[in-house]
Amino acid sequence: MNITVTNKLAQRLMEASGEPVSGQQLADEFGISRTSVWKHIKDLQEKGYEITSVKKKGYVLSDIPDSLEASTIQPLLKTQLLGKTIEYIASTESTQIIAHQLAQTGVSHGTAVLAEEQTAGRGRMARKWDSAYGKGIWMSIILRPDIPVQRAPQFTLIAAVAVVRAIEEVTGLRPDIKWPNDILVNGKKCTGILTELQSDADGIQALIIGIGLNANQEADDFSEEVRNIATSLKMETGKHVSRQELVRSILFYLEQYTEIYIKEGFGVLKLMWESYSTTIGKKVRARMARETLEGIAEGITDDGVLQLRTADGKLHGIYSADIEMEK
Ligand code: BTX
Repeated sequence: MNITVTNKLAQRLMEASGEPVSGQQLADEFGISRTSVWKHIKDLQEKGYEITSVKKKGYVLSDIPDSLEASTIQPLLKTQLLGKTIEYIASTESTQIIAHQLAQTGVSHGTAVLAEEQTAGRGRMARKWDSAYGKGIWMSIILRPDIPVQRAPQFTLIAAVAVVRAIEEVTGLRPDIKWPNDILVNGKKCTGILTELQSDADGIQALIIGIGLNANQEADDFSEEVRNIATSLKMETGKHVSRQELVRSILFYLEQYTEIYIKEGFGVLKLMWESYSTTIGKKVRARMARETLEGIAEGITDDGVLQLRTADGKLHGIYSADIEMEK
């Protein structure tokens, strides 16, 4: 079965917004036989698409499955490059591992790896990331920007802004960003971002942006360790949220912001990041491997480094830390 035709057919039916499209019309548009159209429709139905055949009128799509498979995501995409190739795995240790392997085989900019479940999802500094089956978005995106290695951390911030915009668009919630990469709703973490890179003497070969977004968990779906600090969009809105819409929107904004970044630099995006940040202007405690510093978070540099002013008036550049904020 030609997956691209199946996906395009799903997209065509989605665009018809509940109006019937005749088998003959689909056959003509796709340059295939009516029997072939019927086979693609059957394939979609087996995947959970609700498609009914209305006598003398054609096929009507009324629902799509809650899955992150390429066939359900790609028809929704409004991007040029991001998500044009999707590697879907129902269960994997970590989408980061798969993305690293794929990046080495030379896959193109914008390839996304999506899973329903991660058995060893990871956060920064080898911490664990809770990734329950079918409840969240566990996604790694491979980008190949032509930028110097030292600018890579800016992409964590750009990705954070893209995720916040997507959450706003799809749910109406107003998330905050806690430096560097936690996205919080009502003070609880609903998304984490992990940026890793492959580089050599020529610079960045691939940026692997891992996004873990809690979409439809209930409190019980989280491990005990994180239950008190984590939340999901469903817990915050009281409604099931569409993971497909979120993926569509994240990829859309990430592509837009990457373009802005390449054309105009980091300035505008830094302003956007700061407008969502709960850290800036606050008294914070930054726990690092060797020391803990307390002070006012004054801002971030163009490289995404947090500027912390301690009581003695000294300004410290914080590259990596866990931040606690005074309530
Ligand atoms: P982080 O180091 O900032 O956050 C990890 C910490 O967050 C954990 O130590 C735990 O306290 C808490 N935590 C763990 N799971 C969850 C959760 N589901 N919701 C809220 N809090 C949690 C953040 O690292 C980066 C996470 C990236 C995850 C993505 S998922 C797709 C990709 N694949 C993969 O293995 N990692 C990335």
